[in-house]
Amino acid sequence: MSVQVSREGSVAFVTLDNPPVNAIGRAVRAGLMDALDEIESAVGLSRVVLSGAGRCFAAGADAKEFDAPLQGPHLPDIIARIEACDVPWVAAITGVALGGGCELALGCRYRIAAPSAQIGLPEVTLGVIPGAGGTQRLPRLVGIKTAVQLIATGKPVSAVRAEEVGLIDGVADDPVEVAARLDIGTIELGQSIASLPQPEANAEAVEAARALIRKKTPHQIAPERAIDLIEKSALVSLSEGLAAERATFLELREAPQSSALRHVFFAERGARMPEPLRGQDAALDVVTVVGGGTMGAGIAYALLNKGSKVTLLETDDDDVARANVNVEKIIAASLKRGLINEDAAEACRQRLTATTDYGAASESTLAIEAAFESMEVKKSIFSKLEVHLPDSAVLATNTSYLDVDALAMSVLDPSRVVGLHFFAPAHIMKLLEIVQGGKTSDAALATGFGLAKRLGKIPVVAGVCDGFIGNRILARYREAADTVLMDGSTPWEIDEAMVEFGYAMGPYEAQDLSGLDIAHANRRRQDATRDPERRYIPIADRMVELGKLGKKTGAGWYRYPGGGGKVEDPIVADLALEEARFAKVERKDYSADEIRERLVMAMINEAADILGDGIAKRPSDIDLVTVHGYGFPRWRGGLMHHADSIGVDVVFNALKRFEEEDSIVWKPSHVIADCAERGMSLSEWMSGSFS
Ligand code: 3H9
Repeated sequence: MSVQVSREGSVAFVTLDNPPVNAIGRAVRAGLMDALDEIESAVGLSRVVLSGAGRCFAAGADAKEFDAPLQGPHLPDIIARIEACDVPWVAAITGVALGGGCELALGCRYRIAAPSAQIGLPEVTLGVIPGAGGTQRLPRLVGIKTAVQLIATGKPVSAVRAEEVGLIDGVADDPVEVAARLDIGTIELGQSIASLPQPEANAEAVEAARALIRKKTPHQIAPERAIDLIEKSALVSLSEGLAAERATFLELREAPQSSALRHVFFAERGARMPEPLRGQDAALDVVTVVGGGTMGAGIAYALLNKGSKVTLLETDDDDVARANVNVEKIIAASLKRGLINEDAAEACRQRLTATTDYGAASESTLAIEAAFESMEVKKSIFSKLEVHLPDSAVLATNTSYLDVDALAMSVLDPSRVVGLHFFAPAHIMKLLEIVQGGKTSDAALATGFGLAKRLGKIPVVAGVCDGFIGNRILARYREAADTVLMDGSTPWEIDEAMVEFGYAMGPYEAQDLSGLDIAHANRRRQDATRDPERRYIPIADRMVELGKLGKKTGAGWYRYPGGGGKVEDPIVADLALEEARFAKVERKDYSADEIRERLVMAMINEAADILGDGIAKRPSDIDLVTVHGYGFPRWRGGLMHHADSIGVDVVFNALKRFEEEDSIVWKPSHVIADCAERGMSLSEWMSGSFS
C-alpha cells in the first residue's frame, strides 16, 4: 500500500509510503483519495496528520510518469479535498517536501517540519511549473516576493528559513509527534490557504525575479511562465489562478525542454557504481595527489573538504610552497563564499601534507597524478609511486588526452591503473571521467566510482582513445569552428551563434579562457598520426606563433583592452582571409543557423563514433559529459538527447549534404547511418547493439 491510514483516538495518521522518496505517482494519488474517503466518513476525528514514511515527506510528483498520458486521480483534486476537509490536516515534514510534496503541505491547515527538512518547489529545474497549486497558494501564504524567489529559482529552503518566511508554522524534532499532540485550538487558528485574501501585487519583486532568471537560466521557458502565474495570483480568484496554472503545467509537461531536463535528471541518478563493482572500492581516507598546480590543488582541496588526509607531492621546495599557496587560495575562496567555516578550513589545513618525499605517501590507498601533460613525466611519477605505495593502492592519472594503456604498461601491475579525468576547477566541476584501460581492474574502476561518490561528482566511464569522450568531441567541435572561420565567418559570429544555441560562451571565447597553447600542443602530438588527406586549418597555429595564447597573454581570438570584455581583433580576421586565399578557398557568408548546424552536427557525428567504438557505454553518458564538462545546454538534454530530438534521419541527411563538400571530415558515423536506415533513435541503437 502506497498510503497507510491509521487512527489513535481522535487523531488519524495518513502516511505516504512509496520508497525511496515517496514520489507521488498514480498509486499514491489513489491511496490519498481512498484515505480522504475514509476520513470524510469517520466520526470523532479532531485532526489528520500527514507524513512520509522513510527518509522524506515527498519528493513531488513522480516525474517518470510525465512521459505517459495523464491518469487520474489528479493531485490538484486531492489537494482541493484536503483543503476543504472538515477535519483539519496537519503536515508533519521530515526530509524533503518538494514540488507536489510541498503543494500537499500547502493544502493542509498547519505545517510542522523537522530542523533538517528541506522544503521547496523545484519544478522549474525539471522544465515544468508547480502544477498542483504552488504558484497560487504560496503567494497567498508568504507574499509575492518570497514566492517568486522560491519558485523561479527552484531552490528549496531549510525548515528554519521556511518558518521565517511563513511557509511553515513550526519546527520540531519529531513533527509527527508534535502534530498529533498540538493544542487543537492552535491548529484551528491555522486557516486554509483558500480562505486567505489575494496577495498584494509586487511589480518590483516580479521584475527582479525576471531579471535574475534571464541571467541565470536564459532560454528556459518554465521560470518565466511560473513568474507570470505568481504575478497573476494577485489579480484573479484562486480558482481562476489554479485553472491557468494547470493549463500551463500540462503544456510544459509535454514540451521538449521538460523532456530534456528530466532526461538529464534521471541520467545523473543512473550514473553510479554498477552493482557488480560494489564493495570493491578502496577506502579513501588517505590519498596522494601528485602535482600542486591548479588542477592538483583543486583535487587535493576536494578530498580535504570531504575528510581525506592528503599527501601532496611536488618536485622541489619551491613547488611545495607554491602547492600550499594554491590550496590555501581555494580554502580562502571557499571561506569567503561561505561554503565552509573557519573550523572546516583549519581541519582541511591540518589534513594536508605537501612534500617532496614520496615516502610520505606510503599509507595511501589511491594516488592521483595531476602533473605536466607528458608521458615521460607521468611514467616517472608512476614508477616512484609504485615503490612507495602499498601494492594494492590504485594509481590514477588525470591526463586529458594521453594513452592510459601505455602509461599502465610502465608499471609492474597495470591493473591498478585507471584514468580519473577531472575538469577545472576540480573542486567545483561535477564531472569525473573514469578512464577504463584495457587492463584496469574492477577494484580500480570501483575506486573511481567511490571517489566520485565521496566528492559528490557525476562519474562517467570512458574507454581509451585520444581525448576520451569529452575532449574528443571538443576537438571535433573546434575543428568544425575553425573550418567555418576559414571559409567565411569570424570568431565573433561563431561565438554568437553558439551562445544563441545555449552555451554560456562560444568556442573562441572559451578557448581564450583556457589558453590556445594546450590545443596547439595536442595538435603537434597528433601530427604523426593525422590522416594526411584530412583538411587541416592552420589559423590556430598562426595565432600561437604570434603569441596570442588567450586572456593570459592579453589577447587570443579577441583582444581584452584593460583586462575588460572581449573586442574583435582585426588581425584574426586578416589571418583567416590570408589563409583562405593561400588555400584558394572561396569564402562565403554563413548564417547563424548554418554555423550552428555545422558545429552541432560535427559533434553529434563524433559522439556517434564514440558510441560505435565503445568508448562511451551509453548515449546518456555522453549527455552527462557534454552538459557537466563542456557547457552543452542542460535544457537540450545533452548532445545525444538533442540528436534524438532533432531526429537521426535529419542528422544523417545533413551529414550527407556536408559529405559532398568534404568526404573525409564529414563521413557519417556508421551508427548514424545504421539508425537512420532502421528508423531508430540513438538510444535504441545502443540498447540493441551494445552490451
Ligand atoms: C512536481 O512535483 C509537479 C507538481 O508540482 C505538479 C503535479 C501535478 N519522481 O536523487 P536521489 C528517484 S515535479 C520520480 O538519488 P537523493 C530518483 O530517480 C517534481 N523519481 O536521492 C532515484 O531513483 P533510483 C518536483 C524520483 O537522496 C531515487 O528517487 N520534485 C523523483 O540524493 C532517489 O533519488 C523534484 O524536482 C521524482 N520526483 O535526493 C525533486 N525524485 O534510485 C526531485 C527522486 O531508481 N528529486 N526520484 O535511481 C530530488 O531533488 C532528489 O531526488 C531528492 C532525493 C532530494 C528528493
